[in-house]
Amino acid sequence: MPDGRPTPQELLEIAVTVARQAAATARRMRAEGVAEVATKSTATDVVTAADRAVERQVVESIRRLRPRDRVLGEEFGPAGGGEAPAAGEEPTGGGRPAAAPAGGPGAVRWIVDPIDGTVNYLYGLPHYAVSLAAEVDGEVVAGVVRNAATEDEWTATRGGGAYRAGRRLRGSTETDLAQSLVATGFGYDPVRRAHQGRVLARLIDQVRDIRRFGAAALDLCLAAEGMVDAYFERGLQPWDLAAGGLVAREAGLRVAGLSGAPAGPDLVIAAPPAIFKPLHDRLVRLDAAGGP
Ligand code: LIP
Repeated sequence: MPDGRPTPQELLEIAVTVARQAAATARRMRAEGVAEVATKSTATDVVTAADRAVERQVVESIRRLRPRDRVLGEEFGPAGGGEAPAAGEEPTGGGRPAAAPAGGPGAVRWIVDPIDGTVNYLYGLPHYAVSLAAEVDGEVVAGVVRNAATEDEWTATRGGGAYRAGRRLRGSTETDLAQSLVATGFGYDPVRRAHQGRVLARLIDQVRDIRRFGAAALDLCLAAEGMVDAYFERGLQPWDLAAGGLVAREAGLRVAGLSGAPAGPDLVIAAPPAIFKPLHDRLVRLDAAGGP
């Protein structure tokens, strides 16, 4: 760009290169056997040696290509969810994602989930992904989600559309919630899960069916493809949402929270415009953003 800022396309090219290498590492490490399984927020929330190795690889690759950028990663820092600083800066404390990248106008921050779908990874289910997005001035402008097991890849740039294998994605054309296949997911906290189960029990007879695949970034991409009609989940973190959220939005889906709030930890709904409102209103009635 004339002002020296990278274009979304330039950032996407970097994201795709880095994500492909990272996905190859995840796939290779899975073939060698899952190692060093530790728990995080609860006894069922796991992190493996591969999550950490893949995240380190992504940070190192980005540092080589763009040393001044920051990287927010799911596993970075002692408690996870921290930010790797730009070259020459102090790290932020892990455990709490920084709200926005520091630095002047045009600052780029990368948001990485090294392995989204870690439980699938643990069990060898071929449904886990590297998710990498680039944010400029706090706005996601480029993103890639790559299923490391199948090598399927979804990309998007802000204003430039969403693609898989060269095909532009447009989401589902379904207009009736009762005929909609709806994907969702559950948090790791058992009390939250119980609430999410109650919500689901009162939604399942209002829709065609429910799917729970276990990787939020891929759920968003499947919604972008129209392989499910819609998706919602409470508790997503920036690394779950950044790249897949852009893919879904650029495929024409509405991606938002409840009652005009932006998509975020309270709730993410991704749905074609015709389904968004009925699903949203149903989720409001079911208190989907409530509970713990
Ligand atoms: C997981 C997801 C899953 C969601 C979980 C969790 P992880 O990410 O993508 O679909 O329901 O709450 O966030 O732990 O595999 O990176």
